[in-house]
Amino acid sequence: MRYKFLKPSNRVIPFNSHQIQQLSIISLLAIFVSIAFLITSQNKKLVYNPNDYIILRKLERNFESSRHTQGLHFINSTHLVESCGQYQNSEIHYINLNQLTTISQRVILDDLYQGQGVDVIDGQVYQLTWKERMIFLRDVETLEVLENRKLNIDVQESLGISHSYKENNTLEIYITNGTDKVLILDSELVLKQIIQVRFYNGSSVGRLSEIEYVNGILYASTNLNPIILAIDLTEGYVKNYYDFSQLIDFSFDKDLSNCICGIAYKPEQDIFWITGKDWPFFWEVELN
Ligand SMILES: [Ca+2]
Repeated sequence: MRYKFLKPSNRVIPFNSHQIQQLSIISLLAIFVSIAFLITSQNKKLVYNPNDYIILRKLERNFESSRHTQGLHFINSTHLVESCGQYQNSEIHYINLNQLTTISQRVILDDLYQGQGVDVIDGQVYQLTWKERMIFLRDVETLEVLENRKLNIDVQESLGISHSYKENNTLEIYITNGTDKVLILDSELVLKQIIQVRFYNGSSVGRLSEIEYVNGILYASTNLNPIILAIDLTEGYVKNYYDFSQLIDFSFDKDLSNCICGIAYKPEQDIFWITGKDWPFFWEVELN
């Protein structure tokens, strides 16, 4: 069978004045939407200011006992709790702010566990473990285990932990699991929601690690770069990030020290203490 190809018609179909008016309105709308999009995206880009922080103090710490910092949190105005993790070498302890080269209440973890993030929720210390999905609930005075609780299989691994209370006093527990997501659990550690976090331009934030929730913002480190992200969990977007690359030079192993694995907020002064793996110092910083 042979196909017959028709010649395109040269006939011009004229628009009437009503159609021209409609086309003009559509064109104007398209231009308006494009300009609005450009302005919005420019504004979002302008939000990021990676150097918008102040380093207040560099504080020498006990380095030998705290080489593998995985989580950090202020218990009160005078003490930090720190979780350190490495298989066969995990522990949790307190650090007195007036005596940073000394640790106290040291508790060693069983070799099976790698310690991860730490938080204080309703008067108990919650310490995560990595792929074991075990959470140790500890006495806030002695750090001895009061209860073991296993995370659901859908969590897979757990790195950072923090929490907040919503309007009706409902507890929300935040956990990072080595992805670009934040898991929201209820008080019974049941997974309620998963928030995918991204930059405004859609690019990935990488593996989220240590976290600290402060006044509606989740501050999170990532495993690849020495930065802290300020995340709006309602939108899932990064509102700002803080680049601490300059601090890597002060760590002993620059290849292994790219993660800020300790982020703790001190409400009395509205400042943060940060540190990382193989970092012999705490850094007192103000994030703007
Ligand atoms: Ca923390």
